[in-house]
Amino acid sequence: MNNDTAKITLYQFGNSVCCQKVRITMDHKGLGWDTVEINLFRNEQYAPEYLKLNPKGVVPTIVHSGQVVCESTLICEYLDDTFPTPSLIPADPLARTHMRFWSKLVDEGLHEGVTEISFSAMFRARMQASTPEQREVRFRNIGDPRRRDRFMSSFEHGVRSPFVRHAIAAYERALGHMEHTLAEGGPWLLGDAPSLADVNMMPYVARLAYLGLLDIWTAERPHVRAWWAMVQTWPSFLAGIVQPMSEHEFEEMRAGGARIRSELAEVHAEVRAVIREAELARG
Ligand SMILES: N[C@@H](CCC(=O)N[C@@H](CS)C(=O)NCC(=O)O)C(=O)O
Repeated sequence: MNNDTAKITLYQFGNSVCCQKVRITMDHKGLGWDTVEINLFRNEQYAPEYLKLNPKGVVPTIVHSGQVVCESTLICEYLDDTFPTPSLIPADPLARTHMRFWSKLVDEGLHEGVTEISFSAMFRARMQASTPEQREVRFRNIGDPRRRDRFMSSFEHGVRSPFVRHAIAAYERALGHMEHTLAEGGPWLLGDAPSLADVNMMPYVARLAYLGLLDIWTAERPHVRAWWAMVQTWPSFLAGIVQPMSEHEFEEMRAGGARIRSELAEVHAEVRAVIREAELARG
């Protein structure tokens, strides 16, 4: 076990993808940490005390030796800089840039994407069952106008929301790029060893798999399927994602994914046709 780790506190919410990234990284480094659960369904992310740590009102946040670090990608890099072995960041500058490409992919579409798809599959039904007053509190608390628009659109239109189309396209781009990258190298995204590139992608691929939707994107992507099979045996993946999840959460994902699967497959086919048309037009 690494030294000086008792001072890490992770503010998290059970099944949140960004928290999963951080847990995988901490497990891989043999770190110990305390956990504070921030229940997103009870709006605990908007409690004034938490907003002082994380002004966006999102999880995760870590506090290490009294210092606050927000943003899961930055947290993972901070942990690697602070606890360098075993390393998840390659030494070579070009390889580091390639690694950061994957975190950019996540921050530039995939994260919004997983939120929209998960919301349509699971949380929309939960919100439909809540009272108008509870919904009003939820909507009112979202400070960022873009997030608010996404949230309201997916609540109203589900899989037919334009934001879900964008989500499907973001996954199409990311998994297409993964297939290409792994076909040229592998078995990990940067070659022989796991890195933060893989850690970044794991929760996003896992979520589609647990929703029972991954095959919609991977039917023609054998290298992504092989990567996913390998990832599922990696101890830090199991510790960071699988073990903390309850059977109830797995079941909620299975049932939610099944609810939207046929409609989502239709929208995926439409989105794919648009992407293909553009590729053909470019020649
Ligand atoms: N870019 C941020 C995104 C954080 C984020 O969106 N977290 C989600 C959970 S995965 C959240 O806290 N959502 C709060 C909400 O839905 O109100 C990061 O990587 O840390």
